[in-house]
Amino acid sequence: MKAIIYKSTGSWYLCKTADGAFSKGRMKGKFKIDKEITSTNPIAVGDHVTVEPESESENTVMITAIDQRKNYLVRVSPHNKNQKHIVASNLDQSILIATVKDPRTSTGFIDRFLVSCEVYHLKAVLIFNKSDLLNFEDKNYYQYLKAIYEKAGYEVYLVSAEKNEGMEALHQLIHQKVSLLTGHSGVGKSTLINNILPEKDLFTQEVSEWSGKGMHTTTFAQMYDLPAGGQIIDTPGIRELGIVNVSRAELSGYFPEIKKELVHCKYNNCSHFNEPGCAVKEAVANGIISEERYVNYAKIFETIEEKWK
Ligand SMILES: Nc1nc2c(ncn2[C@@H]2O[C@H](COP(=O)(O)OP(=O)(O)OP(=O)(O)O)[C@@H](O)[C@H]2O)c(=O)[nH]1
Ligand SMILES: [Mg+2]
Ligand SMILES: [Zn+2]
Repeated sequence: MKAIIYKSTGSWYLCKTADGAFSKGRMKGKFKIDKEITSTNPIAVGDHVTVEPESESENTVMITAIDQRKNYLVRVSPHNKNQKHIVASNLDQSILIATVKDPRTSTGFIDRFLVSCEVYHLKAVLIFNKSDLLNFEDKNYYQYLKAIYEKAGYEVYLVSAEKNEGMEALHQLIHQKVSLLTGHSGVGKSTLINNILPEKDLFTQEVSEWSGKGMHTTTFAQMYDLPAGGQIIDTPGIRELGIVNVSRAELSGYFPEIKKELVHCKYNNCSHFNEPGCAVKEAVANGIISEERYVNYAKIFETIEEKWK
C-alpha cells in the first residue's frame, strides 16, 4: 500500500496510507534510499513510501520502499558540514517566517535561506509575522526589507497570526500546495498553523524574556492537511543556516538579481569584488542590486571554503 510520511521522529514515522488512515510506521532493516545524499535521516516528512501492515491490532506498518523524491531540502549543521538532514521532500514551496522583532530575523539569515531554496530549485516566499508589535520605525524598516526582496524577485507578506491580520494572502498562497514553514524559534510558525487550522492545537510557547530567543518548542517536523486542500509543514526553529553544495564560483548564480547582471561582467570568472568591468558592482552603484544583498553575497562568499585555497 502507498503512504505519505507526515512526521518523522527518527525512530518511528507517522504515515497516512492511501485509504486516509494514519498509522505508526517503522523502517524495515536498513535500505539504501538515495545514493546521492548521505543524510542523518533516511526518511523525511513528505516522502512517498510503500508500506506493509505489521500489526492490525496496534495499527502499525512497516515501510518497505521509498519513491523517488520530486525535490527535497537539506540542512547542514553549521558546525559540522558532514551532518546533513533532509528537512522535507516533495514540496511546492518553502516559506520563511521572519520577524522584525521578538526575535529579529537578520537579512543575513534571510539571504542564506533564499540561497538554500535556489540551490534546491524551490520557490521561496517571505512572511513577516507579528505585525501587531511594529511601531512606526519598525514599519518603515519592514517596508525597506519588502522593497529589497521584491526587487530581488520574491513575494513578501506581513501578517499577525495572533491578531489575525493579513492572513488572507497566506491562505491563497498555501491553497492546494505543499508548503514548508521554517524560521528562527519563536517567530510564530506553530501559532500561524494553529490560526490556519482552528481544530488543531499545536504547542506554542512564549519567547523567553531574558534572551529574546524562542524556546525551541516544536521538536519534530510535522505535516498537516489543509481543510481546502494542500499540506503545511511545521518545523523546529533554527538558529543558523549552513550553505550546502555551493562553490564560491556558483554563489552569485543563486541571487536571482545578481545572476541577471553577471552575464555582462567583463571576465566570465568574475567574483564581483575587485575585477574591472564588473556589471554586478555597477548595478549595485546604480541601485539595481540592493547593497544589503550584495554585502550578504560577500559575507556568504567568505564562509565558503575553497579546497584549492
Ligand atoms: N504579538 C504576537 N505574538 C505572536 C504572534 N505569533 C506568535 N506569537 C507569539 O510568539 C511566541 C512563539 O510562538 P510559536 O508559534 O511557539 O513559535 P515557533 O516559531 O513555532 O517556535 P519553535 O517551535 O520554537 O520553532 C508565542 O508566545 C506566540 O504567542 C503574533 O502575530 N503577534
Ligand atoms: Mg513551533
Ligand atoms: Zn562581476
